[in-house]
Amino acid sequence: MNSSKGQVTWKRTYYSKNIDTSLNGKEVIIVGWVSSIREHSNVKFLTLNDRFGNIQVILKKNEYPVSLDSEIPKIKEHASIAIKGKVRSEPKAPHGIEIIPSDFKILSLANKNSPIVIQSRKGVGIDTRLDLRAIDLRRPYLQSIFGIRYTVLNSCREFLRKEEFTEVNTPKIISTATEGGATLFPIFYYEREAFLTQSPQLYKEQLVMAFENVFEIGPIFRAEPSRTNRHLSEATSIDIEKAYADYNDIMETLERLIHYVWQEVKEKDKSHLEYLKIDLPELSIPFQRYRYSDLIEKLQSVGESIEWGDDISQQKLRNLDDENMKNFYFIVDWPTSIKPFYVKPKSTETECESFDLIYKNLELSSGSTRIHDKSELVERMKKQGLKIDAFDFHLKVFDYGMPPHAGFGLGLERLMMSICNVDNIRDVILFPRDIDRLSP
Ligand code: AMO
Repeated sequence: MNSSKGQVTWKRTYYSKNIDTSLNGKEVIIVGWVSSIREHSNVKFLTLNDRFGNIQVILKKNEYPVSLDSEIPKIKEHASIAIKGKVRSEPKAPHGIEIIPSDFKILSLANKNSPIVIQSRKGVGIDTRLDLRAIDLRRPYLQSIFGIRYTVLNSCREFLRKEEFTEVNTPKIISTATEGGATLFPIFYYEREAFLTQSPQLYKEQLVMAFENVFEIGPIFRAEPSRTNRHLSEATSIDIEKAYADYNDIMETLERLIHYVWQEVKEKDKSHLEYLKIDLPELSIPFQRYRYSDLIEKLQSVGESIEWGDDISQQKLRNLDDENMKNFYFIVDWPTSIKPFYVKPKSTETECESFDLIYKNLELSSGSTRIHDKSELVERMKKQGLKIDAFDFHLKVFDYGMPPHAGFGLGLERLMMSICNVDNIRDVILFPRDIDRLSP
């Protein structure tokens, strides 16, 4: 059969991961994209990638049919091709084997020279990469990151199902803010104004009435006005809500969840971690807990200008010299005044039953015990200057035995940043959205 451009009529017989020295001498068909071509004294070394890895193909005159001569120069990095050939053991080849083609089909040519070099670890500037994101994603660096993201998502679901949480999906088009009005995205909803959801907060709280323990993994939208390496306009949140629980129970669930995910990645993604040069340390739980008030004193003692009631910035945390802060830790009992209306105050009123989970100095999650008493909730909403009428749909369910409950929201991309040791959040999401970017 002559090589030709066109349809896939050959069926792939093996993925790269399934070809090893036991197949020495066997004819196989492999399909994928060309991730590099090198030439060495009339021999072309071609690396063909598929979704599981890569394999070396040797194009040496006299080893392949003369009929392929005119086709070979057309093959460039990024082209999609199908190769029929023999497996040959070669200790010097990347996986100890290579393919000697007898025929191939070019399925799709690369018509342009791409600015993105697949085998490059660092790549070109982030904007060039994001403009051609699907091509960028062919790089082993990102294949490893998204391989790990898959494990993280899967193991979160596995853990929460084992704990008998019910997975739910709540509306993403909503009528009111939950996390403060400043970061809301307004949209037209027929004749009315509506918003993209900032968090499933109110819905997950309502659902504990019927299902007790729920979780949702879904998008959250925040109109973040700043350009930072840790904020997106559309992020993924792992939200849980648990009935008959308080913030201590929830912190315990969260640290066990993180521990489980960490172990799963360590076990299942060894090759990805190796490529990314990440040596995940052993995690020990429980994580250290710092009271907000104690941290403020600590920061003041090292000369930071910060007052009780201020938020604690990433920059300020970075300036503290504390071994336990090089890992996961909680900051608990925040001032009521800087937490949302649904967070339950402690008996002191000025502090609330709340926590943030931090990794080094990056906030990964926040959670709290919620107010489940309707009149207390209305009181808090009034203090925060919220329009009670706008929350009528929510408040009315509190008349029918709302259980005490607690929950958290964990940012998936922030968790990925901590596992993969990545500085820019845009590298752990397929198609990032930020103040400057709405496509691809
Ligand atoms: P919060 O607003 O702290 O809490 O959000 C929870 C977690 O979501 C992630 N996150 C973000 N990640 C990337 N870009 C953003 N713009 C962004 N905004 C938030 C962070 C953050 O810690 N309803 C509460 C949670 C709860 O109490 O259950 C909430 O939304 O990792």
